[in-house]
Amino acid sequence: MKKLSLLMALGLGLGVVGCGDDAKETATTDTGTADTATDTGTGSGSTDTGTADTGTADTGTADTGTADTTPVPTDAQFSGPFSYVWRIQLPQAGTAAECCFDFTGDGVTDNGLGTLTGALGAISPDTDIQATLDSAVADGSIALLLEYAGLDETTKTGATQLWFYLATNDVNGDGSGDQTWDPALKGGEGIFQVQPTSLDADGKPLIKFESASIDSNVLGAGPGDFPLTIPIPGLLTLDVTIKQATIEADVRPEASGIFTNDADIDSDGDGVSEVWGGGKLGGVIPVEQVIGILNDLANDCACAGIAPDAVVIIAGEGTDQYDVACDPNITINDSACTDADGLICGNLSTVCGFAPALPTLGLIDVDTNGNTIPDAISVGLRLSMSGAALAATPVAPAAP
Ligand SMILES: [Ca+2]
Ligand SMILES: [Ca+2]
Ligand SMILES: [Ca+2]
Ligand SMILES: [Ca+2]
Repeated sequence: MKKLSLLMALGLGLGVVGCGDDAKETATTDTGTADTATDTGTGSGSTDTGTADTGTADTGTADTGTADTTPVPTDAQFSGPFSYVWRIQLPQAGTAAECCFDFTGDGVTDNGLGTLTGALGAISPDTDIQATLDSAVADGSIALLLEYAGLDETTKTGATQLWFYLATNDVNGDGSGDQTWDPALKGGEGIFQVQPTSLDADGKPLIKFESASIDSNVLGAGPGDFPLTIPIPGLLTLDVTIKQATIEADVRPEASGIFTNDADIDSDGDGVSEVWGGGKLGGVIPVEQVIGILNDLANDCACAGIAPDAVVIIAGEGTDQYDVACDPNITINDSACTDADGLICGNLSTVCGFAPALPTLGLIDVDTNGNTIPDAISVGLRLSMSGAALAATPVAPAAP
């Protein structure tokens, strides 16, 4: 079960990706030639495989200035509105059509991480990652809060920044949640404090989409490449760049915050629909970043005879797949490692035994550098959200 913790960490990380489009809007004058063409074709470019654009042509004056990708931010951090993520779904392979985005351009949605959950289930039938996610949300160990900074105050629509916080419902710090959270109510009565671990030294959110919008009940953000920094106490600081990260959600602004309109979908074809979160969050994680994290963890495994500067896992694009293997010249004996040595050390032999099989699982499924060899892991999550509020003291005390 220890390995699940890493998956949880990854899942958590993916739940809180941030978008780093740092471009500021500077263009004020639109001086170019008007665009009068309508694209009605079926796509002729090498990467255009999507549905043809049949919308009305843009006949306005062309904008030749720097793209306006950054909404006007507000300095009034912690003023909301907010959403609380009351359910995170990680769809497995076979239900991918209901999740996710198509990162490979074949018209089929991709969720490599979901493939892994299926594979883990086959190896270890009592491994139910969705149940693990559900219980982590239920007991508050995964509490995600979103703040929309810049929406029109009256309509709660328009351009916004989308800030993510790790939060707690234990506002009085006695170790248990202070509001009984009943997802069935979806009433937005949850009151939270922001965890200081999700803020930078200036108190600003570490994780954010700087360009997002709510329009006609659609929340959209991305796609963008952006850094993700999540400190996971006692384990590591998860520091990766998520590629092509996108949020799409069917939302409903209410007085108490932003709610998702969840969907009834019969994903398994048994004639009975299931409730799916109205929000979709997806992106791809380059494998080399995951390998880097694992090697950093392995470098702390003195208990297994690993030198601090050793490159235990050697990985890279081969001729037909992304190859992963532990260096055969490094002797690993993890029998002396204990839980206190961390997640990876006590399982290092297992990790190395498993590593060469990694490319065969379907987990590594997206080619991000155009050489046809998959080099990244696609991820798709569905999110259910309800309105929420911050406590009078918005930031929780730092952990001792
Ligand atoms: Ca695809
Ligand atoms: Ca409490
Ligand atoms: Ca069903
Ligand atoms: Ca590639």
